Amino acid sequence: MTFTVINPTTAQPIRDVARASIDEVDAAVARAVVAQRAWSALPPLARADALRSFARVVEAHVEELAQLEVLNSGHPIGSARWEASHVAQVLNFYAGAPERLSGRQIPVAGGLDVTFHEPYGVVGVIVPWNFPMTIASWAFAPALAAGNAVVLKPAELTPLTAMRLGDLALEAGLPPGLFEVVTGSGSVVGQRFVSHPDVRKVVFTGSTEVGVEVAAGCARALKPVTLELGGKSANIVFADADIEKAAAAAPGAVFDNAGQDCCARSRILVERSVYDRFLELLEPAVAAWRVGDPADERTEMGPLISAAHRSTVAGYLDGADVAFRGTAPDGDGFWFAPTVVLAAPGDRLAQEEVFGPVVAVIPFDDEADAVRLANDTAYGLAGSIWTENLGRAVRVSRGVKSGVLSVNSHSSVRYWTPFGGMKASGLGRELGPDAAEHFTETKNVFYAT
Ligand code: TAP
Repeated sequence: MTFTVINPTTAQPIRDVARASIDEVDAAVARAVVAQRAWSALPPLARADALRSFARVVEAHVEELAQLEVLNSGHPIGSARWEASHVAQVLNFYAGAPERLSGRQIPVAGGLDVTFHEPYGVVGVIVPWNFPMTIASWAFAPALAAGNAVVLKPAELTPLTAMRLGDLALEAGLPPGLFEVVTGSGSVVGQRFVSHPDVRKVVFTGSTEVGVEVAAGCARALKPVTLELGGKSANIVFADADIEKAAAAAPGAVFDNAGQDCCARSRILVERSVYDRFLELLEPAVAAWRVGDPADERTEMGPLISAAHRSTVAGYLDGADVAFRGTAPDGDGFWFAPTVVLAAPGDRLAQEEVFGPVVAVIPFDDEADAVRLANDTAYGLAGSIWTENLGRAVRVSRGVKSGVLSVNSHSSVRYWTPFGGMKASGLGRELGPDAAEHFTETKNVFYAT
Protein backbone atom coordinates (compact mmCIF):
# COMPACT_ATOMS: atom_id res chain seq x y z
CA MET A 1 0.00 0.00 0.00
CA THR A 2 1.18 3.51 -0.81
CA PHE A 3 0.01 7.11 -0.62
CA THR A 4 0.85 10.04 -2.89
CA VAL A 5 2.80 13.04 -1.66
CA ILE A 6 1.70 16.36 -3.22
CA ASN A 7 3.68 19.54 -3.87
CA PRO A 8 1.54 22.31 -2.30
CA THR A 9 3.03 24.96 -4.60
CA THR A 10 1.81 23.24 -7.78
CA ALA A 11 -0.82 20.78 -6.48
CA GLN A 12 1.06 18.12 -8.49
CA PRO A 13 2.11 14.69 -7.18
CA ILE A 14 5.76 14.28 -6.18
CA ARG A 15 5.97 10.54 -5.52
CA ASP A 16 4.30 7.59 -3.85
CA VAL A 17 5.41 6.50 -0.40
CA ALA A 18 4.81 3.23 1.47
CA ARG A 19 1.91 3.13 3.92
CA ALA A 20 3.08 0.81 6.70
CA SER A 21 0.83 -1.91 8.09
CA ILE A 22 0.73 -2.85 11.77
CA ASP A 23 3.01 -5.82 11.03
CA GLU A 24 5.55 -3.46 9.46
CA VAL A 25 5.41 -1.15 12.47
CA ASP A 26 5.93 -4.15 14.73
CA ALA A 27 8.92 -5.25 12.65
CA ALA A 28 10.46 -1.74 12.93
CA VAL A 29 9.92 -1.75 16.70
CA ALA A 30 11.50 -5.23 16.94
CA ARG A 31 14.60 -3.98 15.08
CA ALA A 32 14.70 -0.94 17.37
CA VAL A 33 14.56 -3.13 20.50
CA VAL A 34 17.63 -5.06 19.35
CA ALA A 35 19.55 -1.95 18.28
CA GLN A 36 18.76 -0.15 21.54
CA ARG A 37 20.32 -2.86 23.71
CA ALA A 38 23.66 -2.50 21.96
CA TRP A 39 23.42 1.30 21.75
CA SER A 40 22.76 1.81 25.45
CA ALA A 41 25.68 -0.49 26.30
CA LEU A 42 28.14 1.69 24.36
CA PRO A 43 30.46 4.02 26.30
CA PRO A 44 29.03 7.55 26.48
CA LEU A 45 31.79 8.90 24.22
CA ALA A 46 30.91 6.40 21.47
CA ARG A 47 27.28 7.58 21.48
CA ALA A 48 28.42 11.21 21.51
CA ASP A 49 30.72 10.57 18.54
CA ALA A 50 27.95 8.82 16.59
CA LEU A 51 25.58 11.76 17.12
CA ARG A 52 28.30 14.25 16.09
CA SER A 53 28.84 12.21 12.96
CA PHE A 54 25.07 12.27 12.25
CA ALA A 55 25.17 16.07 12.73
CA ARG A 56 28.07 16.41 10.27
CA VAL A 57 26.28 14.34 7.63
CA VAL A 58 23.09 16.41 8.04
CA GLU A 59 25.19 19.60 7.81
CA ALA A 60 26.67 18.33 4.55
CA HIS A 61 23.13 17.78 3.18
CA VAL A 62 21.50 21.03 4.31
CA GLU A 63 20.89 22.21 0.77
CA GLU A 64 19.41 18.90 -0.33
CA LEU A 65 17.14 18.66 2.72
CA ALA A 66 16.08 22.29 2.29
CA GLN A 67 15.17 21.78 -1.37
CA LEU A 68 13.19 18.69 -0.41
CA GLU A 69 11.24 20.73 2.16
CA VAL A 70 10.52 23.43 -0.42
CA LEU A 71 9.11 20.72 -2.68
CA ASN A 72 7.11 18.82 -0.07
CA SER A 73 6.02 21.58 2.33
CA GLY A 74 6.20 24.79 0.28
CA HIS A 75 8.50 26.39 2.86
CA PRO A 76 10.47 29.38 1.53
CA ILE A 77 14.00 28.24 0.74
CA GLY A 78 15.58 30.55 3.32
CA SER A 79 13.41 29.07 6.10
CA ALA A 80 13.99 25.54 4.85
CA ARG A 81 17.78 26.03 5.01
CA TRP A 82 17.41 27.31 8.56
CA GLU A 83 15.34 24.24 9.46
CA ALA A 84 17.85 21.75 8.03
CA SER A 85 20.78 23.51 9.77
CA HIS A 86 18.78 23.56 12.98
CA VAL A 87 18.54 19.73 12.87
CA ALA A 88 22.34 19.51 12.72
CA GLN A 89 22.63 21.99 15.61
CA VAL A 90 20.15 20.06 17.74
CA LEU A 91 22.11 16.85 17.11
CA ASN A 92 25.37 18.56 18.02
CA PHE A 93 23.87 20.04 21.18
CA TYR A 94 22.53 16.70 22.43
CA ALA A 95 25.74 14.93 21.40
CA GLY A 96 27.07 16.51 24.60
CA ALA A 97 24.41 14.79 26.70
CA PRO A 98 25.65 11.17 26.96
CA GLU A 99 28.68 12.36 28.93
CA ARG A 100 26.60 14.65 31.15
CA LEU A 101 23.73 12.37 32.16
CA SER A 102 25.06 12.00 35.65
CA GLY A 103 23.03 10.73 38.55
CA ARG A 104 23.45 11.70 42.20
CA GLN A 105 25.05 10.26 45.26
CA ILE A 106 22.70 10.76 48.21
CA PRO A 107 23.97 10.48 51.80
CA VAL A 108 22.50 7.46 53.63
CA ALA A 109 23.42 5.39 56.68
CA GLY A 110 25.04 1.97 56.23
CA GLY A 111 26.01 2.19 52.62
CA LEU A 112 26.07 4.10 49.37
CA ASP A 113 23.03 5.45 47.57
CA VAL A 114 23.30 6.33 43.88
CA THR A 115 20.83 7.32 41.18
CA PHE A 116 21.16 6.39 37.50
CA HIS A 117 19.41 7.87 34.46
CA GLU A 118 18.41 4.87 32.40
CA PRO A 119 16.88 5.01 28.92
CA TYR A 120 13.27 3.97 28.42
CA GLY A 121 14.15 1.66 25.52
CA VAL A 122 12.24 2.48 22.32
CA VAL A 123 10.67 5.94 22.01
CA GLY A 124 7.83 6.55 19.52
CA VAL A 125 7.82 10.00 17.95
CA ILE A 126 4.76 11.28 16.05
CA VAL A 127 5.18 14.61 14.26
CA PRO A 128 2.90 16.97 12.27
CA TRP A 129 3.34 18.42 8.79
CA ASN A 130 4.15 22.02 9.61
CA PHE A 131 7.86 21.73 10.52
CA PRO A 132 8.63 18.13 9.58
CA MET A 133 12.39 18.10 10.21
CA THR A 134 12.87 20.40 13.14
CA ILE A 135 10.11 19.06 15.36
CA ALA A 136 11.27 15.49 14.75
CA SER A 137 14.83 16.42 15.77
CA TRP A 138 13.64 17.94 19.06
CA ALA A 139 12.63 14.43 20.10
CA PHE A 140 14.98 12.05 18.28
CA ALA A 141 18.24 13.84 19.15
CA PRO A 142 17.83 13.89 22.97
CA ALA A 143 16.13 10.47 22.94
CA LEU A 144 19.08 8.88 21.12
CA ALA A 145 21.56 10.76 23.29
CA ALA A 146 19.97 9.27 26.39
CA GLY A 147 20.46 5.74 25.05
CA ASN A 148 17.08 5.06 23.48
CA ALA A 149 16.17 3.85 20.00
CA VAL A 150 13.60 5.92 18.08
CA VAL A 151 10.74 5.02 15.77
CA LEU A 152 9.59 8.17 13.97
CA LYS A 153 6.28 8.67 12.19
CA PRO A 154 6.15 11.74 9.94
CA ALA A 155 2.80 13.16 8.82
CA GLU A 156 1.52 11.60 5.60
CA LEU A 157 1.46 15.03 3.99
CA THR A 158 5.20 15.60 4.56
CA PRO A 159 7.26 12.42 4.94
CA LEU A 160 10.14 13.18 2.56
CA THR A 161 12.70 14.95 4.76
CA ALA A 162 12.12 12.50 7.63
CA MET A 163 12.75 9.59 5.26
CA ARG A 164 15.95 11.24 4.05
CA LEU A 165 17.08 11.80 7.64
CA GLY A 166 16.60 8.06 8.20
CA ASP A 167 19.01 7.36 5.29
CA LEU A 168 21.50 9.96 6.53
CA ALA A 169 21.55 8.38 9.99
CA LEU A 170 22.72 5.11 8.40
CA GLU A 171 25.21 6.96 6.20
CA ALA A 172 26.60 8.57 9.36
CA GLY A 173 27.16 5.14 10.88
CA LEU A 174 24.26 4.91 13.32
CA PRO A 175 23.45 1.22 13.78
CA PRO A 176 20.58 -0.14 11.64
CA GLY A 177 17.35 -0.24 13.62
CA LEU A 178 18.33 2.54 16.01
CA PHE A 179 16.46 5.29 14.13
CA GLU A 180 13.55 3.83 12.17
CA VAL A 181 11.32 6.08 10.06
CA VAL A 182 7.92 4.49 9.52
CA THR A 183 5.58 6.17 7.03
CA GLY A 184 1.83 5.75 7.15
CA SER A 185 -1.32 7.06 8.77
CA GLY A 186 -1.72 8.30 12.30
CA SER A 187 -4.59 5.98 13.01
CA VAL A 188 -2.43 2.92 12.17
CA VAL A 189 1.25 3.75 12.73
CA GLY A 190 0.75 6.42 15.42
CA GLN A 191 -1.78 4.35 17.30
CA ARG A 192 0.50 1.30 17.17
CA PHE A 193 3.26 3.36 18.84
CA VAL A 194 0.73 4.10 21.58
CA SER A 195 -0.38 0.49 22.07
CA HIS A 196 2.88 -1.41 21.34
CA PRO A 197 4.25 -2.80 24.62
CA ASP A 198 7.88 -2.26 23.54
CA VAL A 199 7.42 1.45 22.78
CA ARG A 200 8.05 2.76 26.28
CA LYS A 201 7.55 6.50 25.76
CA VAL A 202 5.67 8.55 23.17
CA VAL A 203 6.33 12.11 22.01
CA PHE A 204 3.39 13.57 20.12
CA THR A 205 3.28 16.92 18.35
CA GLY A 206 0.06 17.89 16.64
CA SER A 207 -3.48 18.97 17.32
CA THR A 208 -4.92 19.09 20.82
CA GLU A 209 -7.76 16.80 19.74
CA VAL A 210 -5.46 13.95 18.62
CA GLY A 211 -3.06 14.68 21.49
CA VAL A 212 -5.79 13.96 24.02
CA GLU A 213 -6.51 10.64 22.28
CA VAL A 214 -2.79 9.73 22.27
CA ALA A 215 -2.47 10.66 25.96
CA ALA A 216 -5.51 8.56 26.86
CA GLY A 217 -4.01 5.57 25.04
CA CYS A 218 -0.67 6.08 26.77
CA ALA A 219 -2.43 6.28 30.13
CA ARG A 220 -4.08 2.92 29.48
CA ALA A 221 -0.68 1.44 28.59
CA LEU A 222 0.96 3.27 31.54
CA LYS A 223 3.59 4.92 29.38
CA PRO A 224 4.81 8.49 29.66
CA VAL A 225 3.90 10.96 26.94
CA THR A 226 5.13 14.40 25.95
CA LEU A 227 2.54 16.51 24.13
CA GLU A 228 3.29 19.59 22.02
CA LEU A 229 -0.11 20.82 20.87
CA GLY A 230 -1.88 23.83 19.43
CA GLY A 231 -1.74 27.51 20.31
CA LYS A 232 -3.56 30.83 20.05
CA SER A 233 -0.74 33.04 21.15
CA ALA A 234 -1.11 36.72 21.97
CA ASN A 235 1.09 39.51 20.69
CA ILE A 236 0.46 42.23 23.28
CA VAL A 237 1.28 45.79 22.23
CA PHE A 238 1.23 48.41 24.99
CA ALA A 239 0.94 52.14 24.25
CA ASP A 240 4.42 52.68 25.74
CA ALA A 241 6.03 50.29 23.20
CA ASP A 242 8.01 51.24 20.13
CA ILE A 243 4.84 51.04 18.00
CA GLU A 244 6.68 51.26 14.66
CA LYS A 245 8.86 48.33 15.58
CA ALA A 246 5.96 46.29 16.96
CA ALA A 247 3.88 46.85 13.80
CA ALA A 248 6.80 46.02 11.51
CA ALA A 249 7.46 42.74 13.38
CA ALA A 250 3.83 41.61 13.69
CA PRO A 251 3.38 40.07 10.18
CA GLY A 252 6.42 37.81 10.59
CA ALA A 253 5.12 36.65 13.97
CA VAL A 254 1.93 35.24 12.48
CA PHE A 255 2.44 34.80 8.73
CA ASP A 256 5.74 32.92 8.96
CA ASN A 257 5.19 29.44 7.47
CA ALA A 258 1.81 30.76 6.27
CA GLY A 259 0.59 30.84 9.87
CA GLN A 260 1.02 27.06 10.13
CA ASP A 261 3.06 27.50 13.24
CA CYS A 262 1.98 26.41 16.71
CA CYS A 263 3.66 29.58 18.08
CA ALA A 264 1.95 31.95 15.60
CA ARG A 265 0.96 35.17 17.33
CA SER A 266 -2.52 34.92 15.86
CA ARG A 267 -4.09 37.44 18.24
CA ILE A 268 -2.72 40.96 18.37
CA LEU A 269 -3.91 42.70 21.54
CA VAL A 270 -3.40 46.46 21.21
CA GLU A 271 -3.86 49.11 23.90
CA ARG A 272 -6.87 51.16 22.86
CA SER A 273 -5.04 54.53 22.83
CA VAL A 274 -2.69 53.33 20.03
CA TYR A 275 -5.10 50.92 18.31
CA ASP A 276 -5.80 53.14 15.23
CA ARG A 277 -2.14 54.11 14.85
CA PHE A 278 -1.05 50.46 15.08
CA LEU A 279 -3.51 49.38 12.35
CA GLU A 280 -2.32 52.27 10.13
CA LEU A 281 1.25 50.96 10.46
CA LEU A 282 0.29 47.30 10.14
CA GLU A 283 -1.52 47.67 6.80
CA PRO A 284 1.55 48.53 4.67
CA ALA A 285 3.63 45.93 6.52
CA VAL A 286 1.07 43.24 5.58
CA ALA A 287 0.86 44.51 2.00
CA ALA A 288 4.66 44.21 1.75
CA TRP A 289 4.73 40.60 3.02
CA ARG A 290 6.03 38.63 0.03
CA VAL A 291 3.91 35.58 -0.79
CA GLY A 292 4.94 33.43 -3.73
CA ASP A 293 7.21 30.77 -5.15
CA PRO A 294 9.00 29.18 -2.16
CA ALA A 295 12.05 28.45 -4.32
CA ASP A 296 12.58 32.22 -4.80
CA GLU A 297 15.14 33.53 -2.27
CA ARG A 298 13.05 36.67 -1.62
CA THR A 299 9.84 34.85 -0.73
CA GLU A 300 8.62 35.20 2.86
CA MET A 301 5.56 32.94 2.66
CA GLY A 302 4.60 29.98 0.49
CA PRO A 303 1.30 28.15 0.05
CA LEU A 304 -0.81 26.33 2.64
CA ILE A 305 -0.12 22.61 2.95
CA SER A 306 -3.20 21.20 1.19
CA ALA A 307 -6.45 22.05 -0.57
CA ALA A 308 -8.41 20.68 2.40
CA HIS A 309 -6.50 22.86 4.84
CA ARG A 310 -7.04 25.92 2.65
CA SER A 311 -10.82 25.31 2.77
CA THR A 312 -10.67 25.05 6.57
CA VAL A 313 -8.73 28.32 6.83
CA ALA A 314 -11.06 30.07 4.36
CA GLY A 315 -14.06 28.93 6.42
CA TYR A 316 -12.82 31.10 9.29
CA LEU A 317 -13.43 34.22 7.21
CA ASP A 318 -17.19 33.58 6.88
CA GLY A 319 -18.81 36.52 8.61
CA ALA A 320 -15.47 37.90 9.82
CA ASP A 321 -14.74 41.65 9.88
CA VAL A 322 -11.77 41.69 7.47
CA ALA A 323 -9.75 44.92 7.91
CA PHE A 324 -7.25 44.35 5.08
CA ARG A 325 -5.38 41.60 3.24
CA GLY A 326 -2.03 41.13 1.57
CA THR A 327 -1.60 39.47 -1.79
CA ALA A 328 -1.08 35.90 -2.98
CA PRO A 329 -0.42 34.40 -6.42
CA ASP A 330 -3.13 32.85 -8.56
CA GLY A 331 -2.53 29.38 -9.87
CA ASP A 332 -2.82 25.78 -8.82
CA GLY A 333 -0.97 25.99 -5.49
CA PHE A 334 -2.84 26.21 -2.19
CA TRP A 335 -2.43 29.99 -1.90
CA PHE A 336 -4.04 32.16 0.74
CA ALA A 337 -3.46 35.89 1.19
CA PRO A 338 -2.35 37.15 4.63
CA THR A 339 -5.49 38.46 6.32
CA VAL A 340 -6.10 40.85 9.23
CA VAL A 341 -9.50 40.75 10.95
CA LEU A 342 -10.95 42.92 13.69
CA ALA A 343 -12.38 40.74 16.44
CA ALA A 344 -13.99 40.70 19.87
CA PRO A 345 -12.51 38.45 22.57
CA GLY A 346 -15.27 35.80 22.39
CA ASP A 347 -15.21 35.47 18.59
CA ARG A 348 -14.23 32.16 17.03
CA LEU A 349 -11.23 33.88 15.42
CA ALA A 350 -10.07 35.05 18.84
CA GLN A 351 -10.43 31.60 20.41
CA GLU A 352 -9.62 28.87 17.87
CA GLU A 353 -6.31 28.02 16.28
CA VAL A 354 -6.71 28.79 12.56
CA PHE A 355 -3.25 27.46 11.62
CA GLY A 356 -3.24 29.76 8.60
CA PRO A 357 -2.29 33.36 7.75
CA VAL A 358 -5.17 35.02 9.58
CA VAL A 359 -4.65 37.33 12.55
CA ALA A 360 -7.28 38.81 14.87
CA VAL A 361 -6.68 42.32 16.24
CA ILE A 362 -8.39 43.06 19.56
CA PRO A 363 -8.18 46.28 21.63
CA PHE A 364 -7.59 46.30 25.41
CA ASP A 365 -7.92 48.99 28.11
CA ASP A 366 -5.10 48.51 30.61
CA GLU A 367 -2.46 46.08 31.85
CA ALA A 368 -4.89 43.91 33.83
CA ASP A 369 -7.20 43.73 30.81
CA ALA A 370 -4.28 42.71 28.57
CA VAL A 371 -3.30 39.82 30.85
CA ARG A 372 -6.93 38.74 31.21
CA LEU A 373 -7.42 38.69 27.42
CA ALA A 374 -4.08 36.97 26.77
CA ASN A 375 -5.19 34.17 29.11
CA ASP A 376 -8.72 34.04 27.68
CA THR A 377 -8.25 30.96 25.46
CA ALA A 378 -7.87 27.26 26.12
CA TYR A 379 -4.25 27.41 24.91
CA GLY A 380 -1.00 28.56 26.52
CA LEU A 381 1.93 27.99 24.20
CA ALA A 382 3.72 31.23 23.28
CA GLY A 383 3.31 35.01 23.30
CA SER A 384 5.01 38.38 22.95
CA ILE A 385 4.92 41.54 25.03
CA TRP A 386 5.84 44.91 23.52
CA THR A 387 6.59 47.61 26.11
CA GLU A 388 9.42 49.94 27.09
CA ASN A 389 8.48 49.60 30.77
CA LEU A 390 10.63 46.95 32.48
CA GLY A 391 8.33 46.55 35.48
CA ARG A 392 5.37 45.98 33.18
CA ALA A 393 7.36 43.46 31.11
CA VAL A 394 8.10 41.48 34.28
CA ARG A 395 4.54 41.66 35.64
CA VAL A 396 2.88 40.70 32.35
CA SER A 397 5.35 37.92 31.52
CA ARG A 398 4.65 36.40 34.94
CA GLY A 399 0.88 36.86 34.51
CA VAL A 400 0.46 35.27 31.09
CA LYS A 401 -0.07 31.48 31.29
CA SER A 402 2.14 30.39 28.38
CA GLY A 403 5.20 28.19 28.23
CA VAL A 404 7.28 30.44 25.95
CA LEU A 405 7.22 34.25 26.03
CA SER A 406 9.38 36.96 24.54
CA VAL A 407 9.57 40.68 25.31
CA ASN A 408 10.08 43.13 22.43
CA SER A 409 10.75 40.15 20.17
CA HIS A 410 8.85 37.22 18.70
CA SER A 411 11.43 34.50 19.13
CA SER A 412 10.16 31.19 20.50
CA VAL A 413 12.67 28.50 19.64
CA ARG A 414 16.30 28.10 20.66
CA TYR A 415 17.54 24.54 20.96
CA TRP A 416 19.33 25.32 24.24
CA THR A 417 16.27 26.80 26.01
CA PRO A 418 13.12 24.89 27.05
CA PHE A 419 10.07 24.85 24.80
CA GLY A 420 6.50 23.69 25.42
CA GLY A 421 2.98 24.67 26.34
CA MET A 422 0.67 25.12 29.30
CA LYS A 423 -3.08 24.35 29.44
CA ALA A 424 -4.38 22.80 26.16
CA SER A 425 -1.02 23.49 24.48
CA GLY A 426 0.69 20.48 25.96
CA LEU A 427 2.42 18.49 28.63
CA GLY A 428 6.15 18.43 29.31
CA ARG A 429 8.99 20.39 27.73
CA GLU A 430 11.34 19.78 24.82
CA LEU A 431 14.74 21.31 24.05
CA GLY A 432 16.93 23.08 26.58
CA PRO A 433 19.51 21.63 28.94
CA ASP A 434 17.19 19.02 30.53
CA ALA A 435 15.62 17.38 27.47
CA ALA A 436 17.87 14.31 27.37
CA GLU A 437 17.00 13.58 31.00
CA HIS A 438 13.30 13.54 30.02
CA PHE A 439 14.11 10.44 27.96
CA THR A 440 15.35 8.54 31.00
CA GLU A 441 13.91 6.92 34.10
CA THR A 442 15.64 7.45 37.41
CA LYS A 443 16.84 4.30 39.13
CA ASN A 444 17.92 4.46 42.77
CA VAL A 445 20.36 1.81 44.07
CA PHE A 446 21.42 1.33 47.69
CA TYR A 447 24.71 -0.55 48.18
CA ALA A 448 25.05 -1.87 51.75
CA THR A 449 28.61 -1.60 53.00
P1 TAP B 1 -2.66 16.14 13.75
O1 TAP B 1 -3.77 15.87 12.82
O2 TAP B 1 -2.93 16.05 15.20
O3 TAP B 1 -1.49 15.14 13.31
C1 TAP B 1 -0.24 15.14 13.92
C2 TAP B 1 0.42 13.78 13.73
O4 TAP B 1 -0.36 12.81 14.43
C3 TAP B 1 0.48 13.31 12.27
O5 TAP B 1 1.64 12.57 12.07
C4 TAP B 1 -0.74 12.41 12.18
O6 TAP B 1 -0.62 11.45 11.16
C5 TAP B 1 -0.73 11.77 13.55
N1 TAP B 1 -2.03 11.25 13.96
C6 TAP B 1 -3.26 11.55 13.48
N2 TAP B 1 -4.20 10.83 14.12
C7 TAP B 1 -3.55 10.05 15.01
C8 TAP B 1 -3.99 9.11 15.98
N3 TAP B 1 -5.28 8.81 16.15
N4 TAP B 1 -3.05 8.51 16.75
C9 TAP B 1 -1.75 8.80 16.61
N5 TAP B 1 -1.28 9.68 15.72
C10 TAP B 1 -2.19 10.32 14.93
O7 TAP B 1 -2.03 17.57 13.56
P2 TAP B 1 -1.57 18.27 12.22
O8 TAP B 1 -2.80 18.73 11.53
O9 TAP B 1 -0.63 17.41 11.49
O10 TAP B 1 -0.72 19.49 12.79
C11 TAP B 1 -1.30 20.66 13.17
C12 TAP B 1 -1.43 20.79 14.67
O11 TAP B 1 -0.18 20.52 15.30
C13 TAP B 1 -1.78 22.19 15.10
O12 TAP B 1 -2.78 22.16 16.09
C14 TAP B 1 -0.49 22.75 15.68
O13 TAP B 1 -0.62 23.76 16.62
C15 TAP B 1 0.10 21.55 16.27
N6 TAP B 1 1.54 21.74 16.40
C16 TAP B 1 2.07 21.95 17.62
C17 TAP B 1 3.44 22.17 17.76
C18 TAP B 1 4.03 22.37 19.10
S1 TAP B 1 5.61 22.23 19.18
N7 TAP B 1 3.33 22.63 20.14
C19 TAP B 1 4.25 22.18 16.65
C20 TAP B 1 3.68 21.97 15.41
C21 TAP B 1 2.31 21.75 15.31
P3 TAP B 1 -1.25 11.60 9.69
O14 TAP B 1 -1.66 13.02 9.54
O15 TAP B 1 -0.15 11.20 8.80
O16 TAP B 1 -2.39 10.66 9.63
